[in-house]
Amino acid sequence: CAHPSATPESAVSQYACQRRTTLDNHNKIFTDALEVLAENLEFCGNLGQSLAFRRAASVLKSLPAALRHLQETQRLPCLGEHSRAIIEEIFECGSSSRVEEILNDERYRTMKLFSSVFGVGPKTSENWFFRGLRTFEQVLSEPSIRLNRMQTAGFLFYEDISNPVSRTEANALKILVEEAVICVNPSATVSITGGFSRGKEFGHDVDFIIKTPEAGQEDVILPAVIERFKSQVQKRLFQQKVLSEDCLNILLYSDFQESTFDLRQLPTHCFEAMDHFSKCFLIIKLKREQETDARAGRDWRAVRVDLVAPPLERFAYALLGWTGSTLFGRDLRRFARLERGKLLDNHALYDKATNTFLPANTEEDIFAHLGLEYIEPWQRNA
Ligand code: DCP
Ligand code: MG
Repeated sequence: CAHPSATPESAVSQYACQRRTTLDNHNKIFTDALEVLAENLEFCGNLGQSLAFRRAASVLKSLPAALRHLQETQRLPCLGEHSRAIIEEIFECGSSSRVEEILNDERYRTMKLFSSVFGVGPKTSENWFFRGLRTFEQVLSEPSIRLNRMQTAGFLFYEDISNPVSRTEANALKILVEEAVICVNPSATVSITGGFSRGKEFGHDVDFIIKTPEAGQEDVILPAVIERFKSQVQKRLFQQKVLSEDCLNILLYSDFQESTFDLRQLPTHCFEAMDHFSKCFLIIKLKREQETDARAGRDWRAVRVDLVAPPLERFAYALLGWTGSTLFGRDLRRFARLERGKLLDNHALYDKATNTFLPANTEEDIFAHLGLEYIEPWQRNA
């Protein structure tokens, strides 16, 4: 008798972790539409229905070619009647009237605008919307609104950080981060994770994961790196023209979150929750590659950077989680729980049958524990 997760040779799995999804999306016209519907439902707090549209979009992203007929969706998982109706209308009219309606909807547009600010989530956006606010000017001149430190930085550097970060900029940042990390701990290493490790050319931020071979170092390295960024005049980088003179103090914002990680903690059910590792959210000054921005009168821009430092024995789990994509990670956990009776999160994999934590040195080890074929990071763009 076939295992419940087994699918015929050519069938598409309902789990993103059993599909290979590159950035080569042949169905963008459909997936863009489905993702607008998903985002709008997220803004309305309807997370279940939103996830259904995200899953439908993700299945289409994994296909080797564009859909030619609506009938082709019959053999695909996760495509319910709502998603199919949207696809049908796009086949017939070139666009979806429901999507057009959402894109013109005042609530959607306002929520999208407000939640594009660093530190402003859907709750705050909704609150501001229901208070009648529609523009940044209105928010910033509303006396009863007190922005927190993160939101203040979000507005201050809005223009810079709402512009996508390029791969070239990500690589320049890696030099900066590596310089600071190695200075405070020569045995530590830095890797790019998140979207850039999946092959994306642009991202909304740059995510780095730090590996420290000595036990306990993961708890002290990030505060030390932040201190170095704050205090050091980075002469070497200045001389190498990675930094310009007015750019010596490169830290524009930092928020360090101390580790609350406990080795004995079982993996959590809640996907939305942030992991417990030591991490920091930064805004860093980066020297511009090309011409100076004459209007701004400066030759740097602000970029968002996240750093995470897990303990060595859980590094592979942290890397797998932070590499994403979010939907890929979500489906890995769902697959582990429903198909393998194991609990997975960014910290660990726990086998409920034997009540043991499964050790892993690499991402390959984790896929093997789950009885999954290895999927490369660039194939995880689910
Ligand atoms: N992640 C996670 N837990 C969450 C949210 C996200 O483990 N609660 C993971 C999945 C993401 C990764 O962290 O892929 C990095 O988060 P980003 O928001 O930076 O996402 P990306 O790097 O994938 O996208 P972008 O290119 O927009 O930065
Ligand atoms: Mg990212």
